[in-house]
Amino acid sequence: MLPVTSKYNVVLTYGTFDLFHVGHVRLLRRLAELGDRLIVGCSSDEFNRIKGKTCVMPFEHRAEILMACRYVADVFPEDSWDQKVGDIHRFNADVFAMGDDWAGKFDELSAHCDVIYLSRTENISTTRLKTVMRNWEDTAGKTTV
Ligand code: C2G
Repeated sequence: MLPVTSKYNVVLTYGTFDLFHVGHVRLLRRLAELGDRLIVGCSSDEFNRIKGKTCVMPFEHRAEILMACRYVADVFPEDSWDQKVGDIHRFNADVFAMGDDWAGKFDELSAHCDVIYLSRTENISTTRLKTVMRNWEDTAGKTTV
């Protein structure tokens, strides 16, 4: 009986990846385990304005950090909601995968490749880190002489 491989060839995902944290790392590791190459669409600063997100880190920094991640084979800019079908064909992706806070939102892509949503890592988020840093600054500001 030949071993059944569930390995995909090219895994495609997207995100802002601001203040890169362990939730991002764990997701990227699990996405990379799905296939041979993980390619990441990193949201541009302009696209994040459309998404209503204010980033701490500029796109260039977020993309460089993603490229330094051992699980990521390539990074490209995500500039709009509408580029995913083109990207799937551009990169010959056979699976599109995201964390499950997006569950159901991209099911229409199943006409072009498999679609998978993986569970998010609880108790960590960029928003939470921003709050922790703000509180830290407030406290640190009060204690310095
Ligand atoms: N994520 C996770 N666990 C967390 C935080 C994030 O698994 N604790 C996952 C998200 O589910 C997402 C990826 O990490 O799949 C990137 O998260 P964000 O940077 O918040 O991405 P977002 O701004 O939601 O952009 O077109 C899709 C959008 O660009 C997604």
